Amino acid sequence: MMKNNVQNEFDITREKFEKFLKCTSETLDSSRPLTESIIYSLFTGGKRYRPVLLIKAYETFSGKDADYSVYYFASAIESLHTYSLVHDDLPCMDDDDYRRGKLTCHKKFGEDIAVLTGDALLNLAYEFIHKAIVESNYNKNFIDAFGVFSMLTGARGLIDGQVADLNFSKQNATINDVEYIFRHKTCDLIVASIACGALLAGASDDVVEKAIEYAYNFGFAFQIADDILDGESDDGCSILHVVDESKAKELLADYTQKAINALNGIENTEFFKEFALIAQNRIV
Ligand code: GRG
Repeated sequence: MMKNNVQNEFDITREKFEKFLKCTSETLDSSRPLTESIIYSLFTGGKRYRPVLLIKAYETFSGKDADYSVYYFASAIESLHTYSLVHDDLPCMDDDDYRRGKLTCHKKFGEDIAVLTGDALLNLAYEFIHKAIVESNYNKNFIDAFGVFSMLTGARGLIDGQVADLNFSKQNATINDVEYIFRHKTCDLIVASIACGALLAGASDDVVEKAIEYAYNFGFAFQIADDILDGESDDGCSILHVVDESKAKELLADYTQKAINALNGIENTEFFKEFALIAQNRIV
């Protein structure tokens, strides 16, 4: 079957990113034991949605091809995402044996090494941002994006969402409780990806705001789709703990539409609109 344009564009950008990440990761000292678990975690078949969204946001809003400085920033997003998955899988969190069909980092290397692998990936993210800033010749847009990245992935963002998820109890849970968790655990990193891409491109405040509105709505849709695919399970927070599957599909369609509407009137945003529909169509 012929791939549609958006899928094709996505695949081309993902391949370029994959090569870039491989080259930059080769600068890690392969004689050190932690390098093996870092490389294992970074290259076990992640879909690379977030770095591709950052690169495409940059290209959409600047009208230029992304250069190394943008690819370094995208590498920071993926490194941070990978740390969050390694830590999320730990016995003290979700306690998972498999991720992406392969052994989780702590199952393969031990819990102590997995904690340190996550720590190192988090530091690596900041090393990548530093490289991005230098490569951009200290462009102010990169410093602004750095602030947004740090805020959305820390105690006011991703980590707050993870704590809310750990405290989640499905008894008496409301849709607001679930949406709070989704907003931070899932959406904030997607928002960081798209907002940073737009900021690096030097987009106007109005465009950055619309891109953020798109990203939150896309993030909600992405997580709801993920929950529907997983089906009802007792672990963690799921939309299916507060609504039935048919209502969840309605919410998925609503969030997807809101994401698309947020970009109405902004030129050259077809990739993002189509991408939201592809994410929705994994389900319907
Ligand atoms: C430990 C601070 C900390 C945070 C963990 C990432 C996370 C927060 C939890 C993982 C579980 C989960 C369901 C997160 C929601 C976001 C999500 C669906 C992540 C998986 O994203 P994909 O499908 O992953 O893009 P791949 O494997 O493709 O990289």
